[in-house]
Amino acid sequence: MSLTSPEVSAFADRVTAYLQRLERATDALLPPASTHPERLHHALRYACEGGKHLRALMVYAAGETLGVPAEQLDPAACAVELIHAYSLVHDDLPGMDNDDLRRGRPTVHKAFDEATAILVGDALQTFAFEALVNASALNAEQKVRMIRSLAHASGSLGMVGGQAVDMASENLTLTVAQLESLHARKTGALILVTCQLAGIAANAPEAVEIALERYGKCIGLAFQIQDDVLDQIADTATLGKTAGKDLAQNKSTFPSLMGLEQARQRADALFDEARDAARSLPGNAEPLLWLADHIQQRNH
Ligand code: GRG
Repeated sequence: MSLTSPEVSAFADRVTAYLQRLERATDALLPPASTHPERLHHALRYACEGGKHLRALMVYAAGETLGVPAEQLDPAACAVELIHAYSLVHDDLPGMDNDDLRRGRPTVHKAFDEATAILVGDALQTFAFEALVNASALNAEQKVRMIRSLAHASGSLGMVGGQAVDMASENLTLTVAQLESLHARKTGALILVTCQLAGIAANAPEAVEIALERYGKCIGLAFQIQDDVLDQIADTATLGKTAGKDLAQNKSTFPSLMGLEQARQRADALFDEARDAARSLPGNAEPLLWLADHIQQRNH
């Protein structure tokens, strides 16, 4: 079955195949664990294991809606997951969140050591851009546009800047607008760029780019609100990471500022807006609608 035949079956039936594509692309890019220096390469692969791969699925879902063949989406799917994995490894370090548990197992600095975890993050970041440079199914202009978008989303005006603001905001009570702005960068930028990368692969016109961005922004913020809610209500075993961290670190969260029920309602409204944006796209919106439902129903 072709991965790009939405009329044949629902996106849910193609998720396993997409995740296999992602695994193959990542496996081909990263050196085997036996490559010198072995400890680094072993840790590099360890950092990429587990995870829900929602960002990769967003690339595939948005690309499928726009009719892009899967081989043109693999490099972007791989690249966003590598940036995401690096951000989690660095976020867990003692100098940042100081966490022992990630994806249900010891964090990279616990399973290996702190210096290795720093280097793993550094190397994952450079491999992400290598994935885009190597993309043989994309033309040179598409590659440059993808590299620019991913660099912008992950750098100091995106994810890294959001992390800096987040750390500086500990023990402060933010306004909801300040919290939204922080998360638009820290978590939202990388989620948004998944849609932008799919748009670049599709050579999408501006109107389509705008609708894709609306979908990506709504999903990004809804995802973070949900993350705050889950941190408060779920247990460590379900989350696969330490529950209740936000309260322990005295961080402003959506439930702490608006109350649990209102935070949930805000997330639900954003998921609805994302679905509206998906329906406004040309093509079959089913993959993006499925993904919005899938993320909305997550428990970890
Ligand atoms: C250290 C540069 C740097 C950035 C860190 C994203 C981030 C910035 C830190 C992660 C902290 C955190 C738990 C944020 C909440 C949202 C989030 C990114 C959750 C983890 O994403 P999932 O649930 O993870 O998609 P999996 O494990 O499924 O890949």
